Amino acid sequence: MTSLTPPPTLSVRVTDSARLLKLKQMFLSKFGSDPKFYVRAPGRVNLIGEHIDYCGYAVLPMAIEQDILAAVEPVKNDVICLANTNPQYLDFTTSTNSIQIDKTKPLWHNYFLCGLKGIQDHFNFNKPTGMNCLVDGTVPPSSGLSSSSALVCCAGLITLTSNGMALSKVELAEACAKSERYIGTEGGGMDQSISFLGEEGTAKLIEFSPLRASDVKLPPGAVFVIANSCVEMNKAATSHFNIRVMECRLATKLIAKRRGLDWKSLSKLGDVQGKLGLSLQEMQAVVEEIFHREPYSVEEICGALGITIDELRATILSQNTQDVSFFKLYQRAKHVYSEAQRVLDFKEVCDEAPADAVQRLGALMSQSHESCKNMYECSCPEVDQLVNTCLQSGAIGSRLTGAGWGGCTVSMVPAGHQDAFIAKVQDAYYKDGSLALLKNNIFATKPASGALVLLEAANN
Ligand code: ADP
Ligand code: NG1
Repeated sequence: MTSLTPPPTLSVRVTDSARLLKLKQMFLSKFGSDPKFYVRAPGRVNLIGEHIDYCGYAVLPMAIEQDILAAVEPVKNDVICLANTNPQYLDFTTSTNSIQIDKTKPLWHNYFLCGLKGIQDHFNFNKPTGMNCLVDGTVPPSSGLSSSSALVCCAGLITLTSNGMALSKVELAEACAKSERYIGTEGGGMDQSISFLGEEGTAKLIEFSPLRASDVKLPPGAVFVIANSCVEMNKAATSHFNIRVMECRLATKLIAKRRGLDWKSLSKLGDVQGKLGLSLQEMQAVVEEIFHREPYSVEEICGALGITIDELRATILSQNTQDVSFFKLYQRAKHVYSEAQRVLDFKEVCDEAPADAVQRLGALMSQSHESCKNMYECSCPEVDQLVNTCLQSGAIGSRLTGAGWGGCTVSMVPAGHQDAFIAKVQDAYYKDGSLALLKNNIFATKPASGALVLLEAANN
Protein backbone atom coordinates (compact mmCIF):
# COMPACT_ATOMS: atom_id res chain seq x y z
CA MET A 1 0.00 0.00 0.00
CA THR A 2 1.34 3.43 -0.97
CA SER A 3 0.37 4.87 2.43
CA LEU A 4 3.05 2.70 4.09
CA THR A 5 5.76 4.14 1.84
CA PRO A 6 7.53 7.45 2.51
CA PRO A 7 6.55 10.53 0.48
CA PRO A 8 8.24 10.38 -2.92
CA THR A 9 11.41 12.26 -3.82
CA LEU A 10 11.37 13.64 -7.34
CA SER A 11 14.22 14.96 -9.38
CA VAL A 12 13.36 18.29 -11.08
CA ARG A 13 14.99 20.79 -13.39
CA VAL A 14 14.42 24.04 -11.55
CA THR A 15 14.55 25.92 -14.85
CA ASP A 16 11.41 24.05 -15.97
CA SER A 17 9.28 25.74 -13.29
CA ALA A 18 9.02 29.52 -13.08
CA ARG A 19 7.91 29.21 -9.46
CA LEU A 20 10.84 27.00 -8.39
CA LEU A 21 13.30 29.19 -10.25
CA LYS A 22 11.96 32.34 -8.56
CA LEU A 23 12.09 30.64 -5.18
CA LYS A 24 15.68 29.53 -5.78
CA GLN A 25 16.70 33.07 -6.78
CA MET A 26 14.98 34.61 -3.76
CA PHE A 27 16.63 32.04 -1.51
CA LEU A 28 20.04 32.92 -2.92
CA SER A 29 19.55 36.64 -2.39
CA LYS A 30 18.16 36.09 1.13
CA PHE A 31 20.63 33.50 2.47
CA GLY A 32 23.61 33.85 0.10
CA SER A 33 23.61 30.16 -0.90
CA ASP A 34 21.56 27.68 -2.95
CA PRO A 35 18.78 25.53 -1.46
CA LYS A 36 19.66 21.85 -1.09
CA PHE A 37 16.11 20.58 -1.57
CA TYR A 38 12.48 21.68 -1.86
CA VAL A 39 9.33 20.33 -0.20
CA ARG A 40 5.77 20.69 -1.42
CA ALA A 41 2.67 19.91 0.69
CA PRO A 42 -0.83 20.52 -0.75
CA GLY A 43 -3.96 22.04 0.72
CA ARG A 44 -7.22 20.15 0.32
CA VAL A 45 -10.88 20.50 -0.44
CA ASN A 46 -13.24 18.38 1.62
CA LEU A 47 -16.05 17.12 -0.62
CA ILE A 48 -18.18 15.87 2.29
CA GLY A 49 -17.78 14.98 5.97
CA GLU A 50 -17.45 18.26 7.84
CA HIS A 51 -16.51 18.48 11.52
CA ILE A 52 -16.62 14.75 12.00
CA ASP A 53 -12.94 13.74 11.77
CA TYR A 54 -12.38 14.72 15.41
CA CYS A 55 -15.37 12.55 16.31
CA GLY A 56 -13.62 9.55 14.76
CA TYR A 57 -15.61 9.43 11.51
CA ALA A 58 -14.44 9.01 7.93
CA VAL A 59 -14.19 12.06 5.66
CA LEU A 60 -13.90 12.46 1.90
CA PRO A 61 -11.39 15.09 0.78
CA MET A 62 -9.00 15.46 -2.15
CA ALA A 63 -5.65 17.22 -2.26
CA ILE A 64 -5.59 20.34 -4.44
CA GLU A 65 -2.98 21.92 -6.66
CA GLN A 66 -2.59 24.91 -4.30
CA ASP A 67 0.22 24.18 -1.85
CA ILE A 68 3.00 25.30 0.44
CA LEU A 69 6.37 25.03 -1.30
CA ALA A 70 9.61 25.61 0.57
CA ALA A 71 13.28 25.84 -0.39
CA VAL A 72 15.61 24.48 2.30
CA GLU A 73 19.27 24.36 3.22
CA PRO A 74 20.29 22.45 6.37
CA VAL A 75 23.08 24.35 8.18
CA LYS A 76 25.71 23.39 10.75
CA ASN A 77 24.97 26.15 13.28
CA ASP A 78 22.07 25.67 15.73
CA VAL A 79 19.83 28.27 14.15
CA ILE A 80 16.59 27.97 12.24
CA CYS A 81 15.94 30.94 9.91
CA LEU A 82 12.50 31.11 8.35
CA ALA A 83 11.53 33.54 5.62
CA ASN A 84 8.48 33.87 3.40
CA THR A 85 7.94 35.13 -0.14
CA ASN A 86 4.87 36.97 1.17
CA PRO A 87 6.09 40.07 3.07
CA GLN A 88 3.01 39.84 5.31
CA TYR A 89 4.73 36.85 7.00
CA LEU A 90 7.77 38.26 8.79
CA ASP A 91 11.19 36.59 9.07
CA PHE A 92 11.70 34.47 12.16
CA THR A 93 14.85 33.08 13.75
CA THR A 94 15.18 30.70 16.67
CA SER A 95 17.90 28.61 18.26
CA THR A 96 17.33 24.86 17.87
CA ASN A 97 17.78 24.64 21.67
CA SER A 98 14.77 26.76 22.56
CA ILE A 99 11.87 26.05 20.25
CA GLN A 100 8.71 27.63 21.67
CA ILE A 101 5.25 27.61 20.13
CA ASP A 102 3.18 30.61 21.14
CA LYS A 103 -0.51 29.62 21.19
CA THR A 104 -1.57 33.08 22.26
CA LYS A 105 -0.47 34.56 18.92
CA PRO A 106 -0.88 32.15 16.03
CA LEU A 107 1.79 33.84 13.87
CA TRP A 108 2.86 31.86 10.79
CA HIS A 109 6.16 30.60 12.12
CA ASN A 110 4.32 28.83 14.96
CA TYR A 111 2.66 26.52 12.42
CA PHE A 112 6.09 25.74 10.99
CA LEU A 113 7.36 24.96 14.49
CA CYS A 114 4.37 22.63 15.04
CA GLY A 115 5.49 20.51 12.09
CA LEU A 116 9.06 20.57 13.28
CA LYS A 117 8.05 19.53 16.79
CA GLY A 118 5.93 16.70 15.41
CA ILE A 119 9.07 15.05 14.02
CA GLN A 120 11.11 15.91 17.10
CA ASP A 121 8.45 14.31 19.33
CA HIS A 122 8.18 11.23 17.12
CA PHE A 123 11.90 10.47 17.29
CA ASN A 124 12.32 11.99 20.72
CA PHE A 125 15.44 13.88 19.68
CA ASN A 126 16.60 16.93 21.58
CA LYS A 127 17.95 19.15 18.93
CA PRO A 128 17.00 19.27 15.26
CA THR A 129 19.57 20.48 12.75
CA GLY A 130 19.69 24.19 11.94
CA MET A 131 18.31 25.34 8.58
CA ASN A 132 17.57 28.21 6.27
CA CYS A 133 14.14 27.97 4.77
CA LEU A 134 12.11 30.11 2.39
CA VAL A 135 8.36 29.39 2.23
CA ASP A 136 5.97 30.19 -0.62
CA GLY A 137 2.24 29.48 -0.34
CA THR A 138 -0.63 29.43 -2.82
CA VAL A 139 -3.39 28.08 -0.54
CA PRO A 140 -5.67 31.00 0.43
CA PRO A 141 -5.21 31.33 4.22
CA SER A 142 -8.05 30.86 6.72
CA SER A 143 -10.44 29.85 3.94
CA GLY A 144 -11.16 26.21 4.67
CA LEU A 145 -8.58 24.80 2.24
CA SER A 146 -6.10 23.86 4.98
CA SER A 147 -3.30 26.31 4.44
CA SER A 148 -2.24 25.81 8.05
CA SER A 149 -1.94 22.02 7.75
CA ALA A 150 -0.15 22.31 4.40
CA LEU A 151 2.42 24.48 6.23
CA VAL A 152 2.63 22.09 9.20
CA CYS A 153 3.05 19.07 6.88
CA CYS A 154 5.62 20.88 4.76
CA ALA A 155 7.60 21.73 7.92
CA GLY A 156 7.31 18.14 9.15
CA LEU A 157 8.69 16.74 5.90
CA ILE A 158 11.44 19.39 5.81
CA THR A 159 12.52 18.46 9.35
CA LEU A 160 12.47 14.76 8.53
CA THR A 161 14.59 15.30 5.39
CA SER A 162 17.01 17.79 6.98
CA ASN A 163 17.68 15.39 9.82
CA GLY A 164 18.18 12.39 7.51
CA MET A 165 15.26 10.40 8.89
CA ALA A 166 12.48 8.39 7.26
CA LEU A 167 8.78 7.87 8.03
CA SER A 168 5.85 6.51 6.03
CA LYS A 169 3.11 8.86 4.80
CA VAL A 170 0.77 7.50 7.49
CA GLU A 171 3.32 8.07 10.26
CA LEU A 172 3.98 11.58 8.99
CA ALA A 173 0.26 12.36 8.82
CA GLU A 174 -0.27 11.12 12.37
CA ALA A 175 2.73 13.01 13.73
CA CYS A 176 1.64 16.26 12.04
CA ALA A 177 -2.03 15.89 13.06
CA LYS A 178 -0.93 15.54 16.66
CA SER A 179 1.58 18.36 16.56
CA GLU A 180 -0.69 20.90 14.85
CA ARG A 181 -2.65 20.82 18.12
CA TYR A 182 0.28 22.72 19.72
CA ILE A 183 -1.26 25.78 18.08
CA GLY A 184 -4.29 25.30 20.34
CA THR A 185 -6.94 23.85 18.00
CA GLU A 186 -8.21 20.34 18.59
CA GLY A 187 -8.46 19.20 14.95
CA GLY A 188 -9.13 15.67 13.85
CA GLY A 189 -6.44 14.75 11.32
CA MET A 190 -8.22 14.97 7.95
CA ASP A 191 -6.04 17.78 6.60
CA GLN A 192 -2.65 16.32 7.42
CA SER A 193 -3.78 12.88 6.20
CA ILE A 194 -4.85 14.06 2.77
CA SER A 195 -1.80 16.33 2.48
CA PHE A 196 0.40 13.23 2.71
CA LEU A 197 -1.91 10.53 1.30
CA GLY A 198 -3.45 12.51 -1.58
CA GLU A 199 -2.96 11.08 -5.06
CA GLU A 200 -3.46 12.61 -8.45
CA GLY A 201 -6.76 11.65 -10.07
CA THR A 202 -8.57 10.31 -7.02
CA ALA A 203 -10.42 11.66 -4.01
CA LYS A 204 -9.89 9.67 -0.82
CA LEU A 205 -12.03 8.20 1.90
CA ILE A 206 -9.91 8.85 4.99
CA GLU A 207 -10.69 6.61 7.95
CA PHE A 208 -9.17 6.85 11.42
CA SER A 209 -7.95 4.50 14.15
CA PRO A 210 -6.09 3.14 12.33
CA LEU A 211 -5.50 5.86 9.77
CA ARG A 212 -6.07 4.63 6.21
CA ALA A 213 -7.07 6.05 2.85
CA SER A 214 -8.95 4.41 0.00
CA ASP A 215 -9.56 5.72 -3.49
CA VAL A 216 -12.89 7.28 -4.38
CA LYS A 217 -13.50 7.53 -8.10
CA LEU A 218 -15.48 10.70 -8.76
CA PRO A 219 -18.13 10.58 -11.50
CA PRO A 220 -16.79 11.62 -14.92
CA GLY A 221 -19.93 13.69 -15.52
CA ALA A 222 -19.05 16.26 -12.84
CA VAL A 223 -16.44 18.90 -12.11
CA PHE A 224 -15.75 20.33 -8.64
CA VAL A 225 -15.45 24.10 -8.39
CA ILE A 226 -14.11 25.96 -5.36
CA ALA A 227 -15.34 29.50 -4.67
CA ASN A 228 -14.00 31.72 -1.91
CA SER A 229 -16.49 33.80 0.08
CA CYS A 230 -13.51 36.04 0.93
CA VAL A 231 -14.44 35.97 4.62
CA GLU A 232 -11.38 34.76 6.54
CA MET A 233 -11.60 32.91 9.84
CA ASN A 234 -8.46 31.91 11.70
CA LYS A 235 -9.25 28.84 13.81
CA ALA A 236 -6.50 29.38 16.34
CA ALA A 237 -7.35 33.04 16.97
CA THR A 238 -11.02 32.34 17.86
CA SER A 239 -12.78 29.75 20.01
CA HIS A 240 -15.51 28.76 17.47
CA PHE A 241 -13.71 25.61 16.39
CA ASN A 242 -12.79 24.31 19.82
CA ILE A 243 -16.28 25.04 21.18
CA ARG A 244 -17.65 22.61 18.58
CA VAL A 245 -15.05 19.98 19.52
CA MET A 246 -16.02 20.40 23.19
CA GLU A 247 -19.74 20.18 22.39
CA CYS A 248 -19.13 16.83 20.67
CA ARG A 249 -16.98 15.66 23.58
CA LEU A 250 -19.65 16.63 26.12
CA ALA A 251 -22.42 15.03 24.05
CA THR A 252 -20.34 11.81 23.99
CA LYS A 253 -19.98 11.83 27.75
CA LEU A 254 -23.66 12.50 28.40
CA ILE A 255 -24.76 9.70 26.05
CA ALA A 256 -22.23 7.33 27.64
CA LYS A 257 -23.33 8.24 31.16
CA ARG A 258 -27.03 7.79 30.33
CA ARG A 259 -26.29 4.38 28.78
CA GLY A 260 -24.22 3.18 31.76
CA LEU A 261 -20.85 3.22 29.97
CA ASP A 262 -17.50 4.31 31.42
CA TRP A 263 -18.08 7.92 30.30
CA LYS A 264 -14.74 9.21 31.56
CA SER A 265 -12.82 7.09 29.07
CA LEU A 266 -14.92 8.15 26.07
CA SER A 267 -14.54 11.46 24.28
CA LYS A 268 -15.59 10.86 20.66
CA LEU A 269 -19.11 10.40 19.32
CA GLY A 270 -17.73 7.60 17.13
CA ASP A 271 -16.38 5.72 20.15
CA VAL A 272 -19.67 5.82 22.02
CA GLN A 273 -21.40 4.47 18.91
CA GLY A 274 -18.84 1.65 18.81
CA LYS A 275 -19.44 0.78 22.47
CA LEU A 276 -23.22 0.77 22.02
CA GLY A 277 -22.98 -1.29 18.84
CA LEU A 278 -25.68 0.78 17.13
CA SER A 279 -26.00 2.02 13.55
CA LEU A 280 -25.67 5.71 12.65
CA GLN A 281 -29.45 5.84 12.16
CA GLU A 282 -29.95 4.37 15.63
CA MET A 283 -27.51 6.88 17.11
CA GLN A 284 -29.65 9.67 15.68
CA ALA A 285 -32.64 8.18 17.51
CA VAL A 286 -30.56 8.06 20.73
CA VAL A 287 -29.77 11.77 20.27
CA GLU A 288 -33.49 12.52 19.86
CA GLU A 289 -34.27 10.58 23.02
CA ILE A 290 -31.49 11.85 25.29
CA PHE A 291 -30.98 15.51 24.48
CA HIS A 292 -33.26 18.53 24.71
CA ARG A 293 -33.01 21.20 22.00
CA GLU A 294 -32.18 24.09 24.33
CA PRO A 295 -28.50 24.79 25.05
CA TYR A 296 -27.09 23.04 28.12
CA SER A 297 -25.67 25.23 30.87
CA VAL A 298 -22.33 24.23 32.39
CA GLU A 299 -24.23 23.57 35.66
CA GLU A 300 -26.66 21.19 33.96
CA ILE A 301 -23.79 19.28 32.31
CA CYS A 302 -21.90 19.01 35.61
CA GLY A 303 -25.09 17.82 37.34
CA ALA A 304 -25.65 15.13 34.70
CA LEU A 305 -22.06 13.88 34.96
CA GLY A 306 -21.83 14.27 38.74
CA ILE A 307 -18.73 16.48 38.64
CA THR A 308 -17.86 20.02 39.74
CA ILE A 309 -17.26 22.92 37.36
CA ASP A 310 -13.59 22.85 38.31
CA GLU A 311 -13.37 19.18 37.33
CA LEU A 312 -15.14 19.91 34.05
CA ARG A 313 -12.65 22.66 33.25
CA ALA A 314 -9.60 20.67 34.31
CA THR A 315 -10.44 17.34 32.70
CA ILE A 316 -12.69 18.02 29.70
CA LEU A 317 -12.56 21.59 28.38
CA SER A 318 -9.73 23.06 26.31
CA GLN A 319 -7.85 26.15 27.40
CA ASN A 320 -9.87 28.53 25.20
CA THR A 321 -13.31 27.16 26.19
CA GLN A 322 -12.94 27.38 29.97
CA ASP A 323 -15.38 30.28 30.28
CA VAL A 324 -18.09 29.12 27.86
CA SER A 325 -21.40 28.96 29.77
CA PHE A 326 -23.70 27.12 27.33
CA PHE A 327 -23.17 24.22 24.93
CA LYS A 328 -25.52 22.93 22.23
CA LEU A 329 -25.43 19.16 22.41
CA TYR A 330 -28.53 17.97 20.51
CA GLN A 331 -27.74 19.96 17.37
CA ARG A 332 -24.05 19.06 17.26
CA ALA A 333 -24.52 15.32 17.82
CA LYS A 334 -27.37 15.24 15.27
CA HIS A 335 -25.12 16.85 12.67
CA VAL A 336 -22.22 14.48 13.35
CA TYR A 337 -24.21 11.24 13.11
CA SER A 338 -26.11 12.38 10.00
CA GLU A 339 -22.97 13.73 8.30
CA ALA A 340 -21.07 10.49 9.01
CA GLN A 341 -23.90 8.65 7.20
CA ARG A 342 -23.76 11.07 4.25
CA VAL A 343 -20.04 10.33 3.79
CA LEU A 344 -20.76 6.59 3.57
CA ASP A 345 -23.65 7.24 1.16
CA PHE A 346 -21.42 9.48 -1.01
CA LYS A 347 -18.73 6.79 -1.19
CA GLU A 348 -21.32 4.16 -2.07
CA VAL A 349 -22.74 6.23 -4.92
CA CYS A 350 -19.20 6.82 -6.27
CA ASP A 351 -18.42 3.09 -6.07
CA GLU A 352 -21.66 1.92 -7.67
CA ALA A 353 -21.81 4.75 -10.24
CA PRO A 354 -25.58 4.57 -10.95
CA ALA A 355 -27.02 6.56 -13.86
CA ASP A 356 -28.20 9.32 -11.51
CA ALA A 357 -24.90 9.43 -9.53
CA VAL A 358 -24.32 13.14 -10.09
CA GLN A 359 -27.82 14.07 -8.89
CA ARG A 360 -27.49 11.89 -5.81
CA LEU A 361 -24.06 13.23 -4.88
CA GLY A 362 -25.30 16.79 -5.38
CA ALA A 363 -28.24 16.15 -3.06
CA LEU A 364 -25.90 14.78 -0.37
CA MET A 365 -23.64 17.85 -0.67
CA SER A 366 -26.57 20.21 -0.30
CA GLN A 367 -27.96 18.26 2.68
CA SER A 368 -24.51 18.50 4.24
CA HIS A 369 -24.54 22.26 3.85
CA GLU A 370 -27.99 22.55 5.41
CA SER A 371 -26.80 20.54 8.39
CA CYS A 372 -23.60 22.62 8.74
CA LYS A 373 -25.69 25.78 8.57
CA ASN A 374 -28.63 24.88 10.79
CA MET A 375 -27.37 22.21 13.19
CA TYR A 376 -23.64 22.85 13.44
CA GLU A 377 -23.92 26.62 12.91
CA CYS A 378 -20.52 26.80 11.25
CA SER A 379 -21.57 28.77 8.16
CA CYS A 380 -22.03 32.54 7.84
CA PRO A 381 -24.30 34.81 5.74
CA GLU A 382 -21.69 35.29 2.99
CA VAL A 383 -21.06 31.54 2.60
CA ASP A 384 -24.82 30.86 2.55
CA GLN A 385 -25.24 33.53 -0.10
CA LEU A 386 -22.40 32.01 -2.14
CA VAL A 387 -23.89 28.50 -1.86
CA ASN A 388 -27.25 29.86 -3.10
CA THR A 389 -25.56 31.74 -5.93
CA CYS A 390 -23.72 28.56 -6.96
CA LEU A 391 -26.96 26.54 -6.95
CA GLN A 392 -28.70 29.22 -9.00
CA SER A 393 -25.77 29.30 -11.44
CA GLY A 394 -26.00 25.62 -12.38
CA ALA A 395 -24.36 23.65 -9.54
CA ILE A 396 -26.02 20.32 -8.79
CA GLY A 397 -24.84 20.49 -5.19
CA SER A 398 -22.95 23.09 -3.18
CA ARG A 399 -21.67 23.34 0.37
CA LEU A 400 -19.15 25.03 2.60
CA THR A 401 -15.87 23.18 2.83
CA GLY A 402 -13.49 23.04 5.78
CA ALA A 403 -14.05 24.53 9.19
CA GLY A 404 -16.45 27.25 7.99
CA TRP A 405 -17.52 30.57 9.54
CA GLY A 406 -16.26 31.95 6.24
CA GLY A 407 -13.90 30.46 3.69
CA CYS A 408 -14.73 28.47 0.59
CA THR A 409 -17.60 26.56 -0.93
CA VAL A 410 -17.26 23.49 -3.13
CA SER A 411 -19.83 22.95 -5.87
CA MET A 412 -20.48 20.04 -8.18
CA VAL A 413 -21.10 21.23 -11.72
CA PRO A 414 -21.98 19.15 -14.82
CA ALA A 415 -18.79 18.53 -16.84
CA GLY A 416 -18.53 20.95 -19.74
CA HIS A 417 -20.61 23.61 -17.96
CA GLN A 418 -17.91 24.83 -15.57
CA ASP A 419 -16.87 27.89 -17.59
CA ALA A 420 -20.45 29.17 -17.86
CA PHE A 421 -20.95 28.40 -14.16
CA ILE A 422 -17.82 30.29 -13.13
CA ALA A 423 -18.79 33.28 -15.29
CA LYS A 424 -22.26 33.43 -13.69
CA VAL A 425 -20.93 33.22 -10.14
CA GLN A 426 -18.27 35.85 -10.94
CA ASP A 427 -21.02 38.12 -12.11
CA ALA A 428 -23.31 37.52 -9.18
CA TYR A 429 -20.92 37.30 -6.21
CA TYR A 430 -17.65 38.97 -7.15
CA LYS A 431 -18.72 41.78 -9.43
CA ASP A 432 -19.01 44.66 -7.02
CA GLY A 433 -16.75 46.43 -4.58
CA SER A 434 -13.42 45.16 -3.30
CA LEU A 435 -14.10 41.52 -4.28
CA ALA A 436 -13.93 42.49 -7.95
CA LEU A 437 -10.21 43.24 -7.54
CA LEU A 438 -9.30 39.89 -6.05
CA LYS A 439 -7.93 37.10 -8.24
CA ASN A 440 -8.37 33.32 -8.18
CA ASN A 441 -11.56 33.47 -6.14
CA ILE A 442 -13.24 30.73 -8.12
CA PHE A 443 -11.61 27.83 -9.95
CA ALA A 444 -12.27 24.27 -11.05
CA THR A 445 -10.17 21.71 -9.21
CA LYS A 446 -9.22 18.06 -9.55
CA PRO A 447 -7.49 15.61 -7.22
CA ALA A 448 -3.79 16.44 -6.88
CA SER A 449 -0.86 14.52 -5.44
CA GLY A 450 0.31 14.49 -1.83
CA ALA A 451 3.45 15.95 -0.26
CA LEU A 452 6.83 15.28 -1.81
CA VAL A 453 10.50 16.22 -1.73
CA LEU A 454 12.05 17.79 -4.82
CA LEU A 455 15.75 17.53 -5.59
CA GLU A 456 17.41 19.58 -8.25
CA ALA A 457 18.56 17.42 -11.15
CA ALA A 458 22.36 17.39 -11.48
CA ASN A 459 22.48 19.02 -14.94
CA ASN A 460 20.87 22.31 -13.85
P1 ADP B 1 -6.82 27.19 7.12
O1 ADP B 1 -8.28 26.88 7.18
O2 ADP B 1 -6.40 27.72 5.80
O3 ADP B 1 -5.97 26.06 7.59
P2 ADP B 1 -6.13 28.62 9.58
O4 ADP B 1 -6.81 29.84 10.06
O5 ADP B 1 -6.22 27.40 10.41
O6 ADP B 1 -6.63 28.40 8.10
O7 ADP B 1 -4.58 28.93 9.39
C1 ADP B 1 -4.15 30.03 8.60
C2 ADP B 1 -2.76 30.45 9.05
O8 ADP B 1 -1.77 29.58 8.46
C3 ADP B 1 -2.36 31.83 8.60
O9 ADP B 1 -2.85 32.84 9.47
C4 ADP B 1 -0.83 31.74 8.64
O10 ADP B 1 -0.36 31.90 9.95
C5 ADP B 1 -0.58 30.30 8.19
N1 ADP B 1 -0.33 30.30 6.74
C6 ADP B 1 -1.18 30.01 5.75
N2 ADP B 1 -0.59 30.16 4.53
C7 ADP B 1 0.67 30.57 4.77
C8 ADP B 1 1.79 30.93 3.96
N3 ADP B 1 1.74 30.92 2.62
N4 ADP B 1 2.92 31.29 4.56
C9 ADP B 1 2.99 31.34 5.90
N5 ADP B 1 1.99 31.04 6.71
C10 ADP B 1 0.83 30.66 6.18
P1 NG1 C 1 -9.67 23.72 8.18
O1 NG1 C 1 -10.68 23.88 7.13
O2 NG1 C 1 -8.29 23.52 7.65
O3 NG1 C 1 -9.75 24.83 9.18
C1 NG1 C 1 -10.52 22.14 10.23
C2 NG1 C 1 -9.76 21.01 10.93
C3 NG1 C 1 -10.11 19.64 10.34
C4 NG1 C 1 -11.62 19.42 10.30
C5 NG1 C 1 -12.28 20.64 9.60
C6 NG1 C 1 -13.79 20.58 9.60
C7 NG1 C 1 -7.48 21.44 11.76
C8 NG1 C 1 -6.06 21.52 11.43
N1 NG1 C 1 -8.33 21.20 10.76
O4 NG1 C 1 -10.03 22.30 8.93
O5 NG1 C 1 -9.51 18.62 11.12
O6 NG1 C 1 -12.15 19.22 11.57
O7 NG1 C 1 -11.92 21.87 10.22
O8 NG1 C 1 -14.25 19.44 8.93
O9 NG1 C 1 -7.85 21.59 12.92
